[in-house]
Amino acid sequence: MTKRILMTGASGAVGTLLRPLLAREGRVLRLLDIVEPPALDGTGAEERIIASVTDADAVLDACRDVDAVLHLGGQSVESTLDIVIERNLRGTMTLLEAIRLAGVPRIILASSNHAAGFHLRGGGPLAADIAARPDTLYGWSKAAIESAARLYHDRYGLEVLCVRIGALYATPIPMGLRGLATWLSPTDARRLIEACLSCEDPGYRMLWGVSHNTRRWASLAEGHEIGYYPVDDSEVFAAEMIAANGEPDFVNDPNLTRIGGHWCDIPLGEPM
Ligand code: 15L
Repeated sequence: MTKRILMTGASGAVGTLLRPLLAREGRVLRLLDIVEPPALDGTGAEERIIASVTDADAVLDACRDVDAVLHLGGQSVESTLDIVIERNLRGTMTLLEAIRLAGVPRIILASSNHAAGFHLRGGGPLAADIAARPDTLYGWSKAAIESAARLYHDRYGLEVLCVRIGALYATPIPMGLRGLATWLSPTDARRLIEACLSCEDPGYRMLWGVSHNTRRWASLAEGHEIGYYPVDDSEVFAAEMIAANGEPDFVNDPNLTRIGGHWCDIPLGEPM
């Protein structure tokens, strides 16, 4: 049976990265974005809907005959309160309501480490469901949509997997010293999404979206529970990173001890 996955934010950086990685025999990716998704090599069967995630009618149409939603759409960095509310809160609420009306059973929600950015790395791994402690309006909006999805889980039984993504980029090199802890390699991202799609009866789950990085602070135990076993380790880039940036001080440097790093200090509500 064909499995149809609705991907919101399909024209964004993460959507563009994931499209070829998620191509599979017997799978249709339905792409939703306000911008026409670029033509790419290596993609499988795809459908396109050009619409905003805040357009209730279009999103309901987009949810018809869908087996799972991969929600990447919205604002992906700090911005004004209005933009964050419109794109992330209103967009996600519109989508959740369409999912309910169309009877889609599962959503994989792209959350962020910035939902928990003011937590400090401790001696051991930080649980994926650590309390929200946002570092920005953007991080707050991610915490808010995690709990909005929980509302739809508790009320309507929607299966929800919230992935607090570290740093996922097309380039294979982790971004800066902080990236040595937060890197999610593209191929591990594929492993993670596939685990989210295929695991049975997930209920409501929180997961960290990071690779098997030697210097990570994130727990991978929650990922293991659904069959996510990352294999990549940013340590292969460590020598190059340290040569460029100096030795990381993960004990005293606030840009490295706080989960959100320097995002804890950027001006609140100012577009990045
Ligand atoms: C995020 O949530 C952003 O979407 C991404 O652009 C990165 O900046 C990432 O966090 C990060 O923490 O590096």
